[in-house]
Amino acid sequence: MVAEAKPIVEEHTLDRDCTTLSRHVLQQMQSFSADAQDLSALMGRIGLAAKLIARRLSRAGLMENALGFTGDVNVQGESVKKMDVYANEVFIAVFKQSGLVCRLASEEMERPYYIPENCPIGRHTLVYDPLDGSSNVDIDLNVGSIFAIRQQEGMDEDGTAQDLLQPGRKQIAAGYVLYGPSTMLVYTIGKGVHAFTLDPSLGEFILSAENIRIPEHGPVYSANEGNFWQWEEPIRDYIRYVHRHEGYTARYSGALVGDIHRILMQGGVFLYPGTVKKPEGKLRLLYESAPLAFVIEQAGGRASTGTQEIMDVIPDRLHQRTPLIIGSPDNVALVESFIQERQREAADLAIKT
Ligand code: P6P
Repeated sequence: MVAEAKPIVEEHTLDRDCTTLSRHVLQQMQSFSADAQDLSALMGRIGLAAKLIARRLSRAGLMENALGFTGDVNVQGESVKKMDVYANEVFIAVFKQSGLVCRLASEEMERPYYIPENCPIGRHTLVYDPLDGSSNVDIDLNVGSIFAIRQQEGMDEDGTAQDLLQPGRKQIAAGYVLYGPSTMLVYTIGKGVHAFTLDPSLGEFILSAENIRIPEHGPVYSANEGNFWQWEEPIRDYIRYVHRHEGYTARYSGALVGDIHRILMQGGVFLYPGTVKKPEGKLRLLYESAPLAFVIEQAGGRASTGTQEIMDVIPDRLHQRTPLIIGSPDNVALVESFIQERQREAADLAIKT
């Protein structure tokens, strides 16, 4: 009797190599409906944008005119890098003629970019930070893209996208791309958090980690301690605590996506609190904090302003900023405990006076 032929390729390997981003979304939706197909195609387009950006980043040092500043200042008041402009243009180009999204709202653009030919069909809006942490670009350190997909509600006749001013709980999908030693895309549609690694030989994002769970507690605290004297007292109390107690270590890259990915994988907390000069903090709610909060919550973590869940914050303007405390549940709760302690002391003092 001939022994059963051993498969040339282990089935799970071949199957995994076929688990592309688009296919995974359909698996997650457990449906081939028009909505599922749309979302699958949308994620596929985000994957294409990521591949185009990764390709330019990998060769920027060899290209004329790829690095450095444009000389302009964006709506955030930040000096614009040439790679910021390129990344933003990639997202626009990728979604034109896609029939998928009607509007693009970006950190780099004061007002949303409309794609009228898509609007009758594509009732989605992509909110995104095309290249976050671009201060790292010229020194070849990790940078990222952050995105969320929202449903367009209403007709938005005046082009001010007021219907976008909704809490993060309204997000349909969210995630980020980490341009590091490998290019990773991490996303959620509310059914867990899944990571894909770009296989350059295939030109495809292939599933590399499914149903990622953030540790309940982690050793890492990630903050720019250069702002220590600008922080409110409760945050300083927290930093003094982790300085004086065993089991904590500081990690901070200056690029949000890489810092958040470390927290997702190893546990801990990232914090960008408000300061005396900027009580609302630096990070933007719609296309940085809320998408990342969706991912971290789906992985079993938390994201807070210090007093409110990020996912419940209703923005009053497109480029609104919030303080951000995000990561493992235990670590976020510890930061909040110092805020609550100071609030109790203030309340007691108010009663006594
Ligand atoms: P700071 C990059 O400019 C960014 O928006 C985030 O990627 C990063 O977490 C933060 O700002 C860094 O800010 O004030 O520490 O340089």
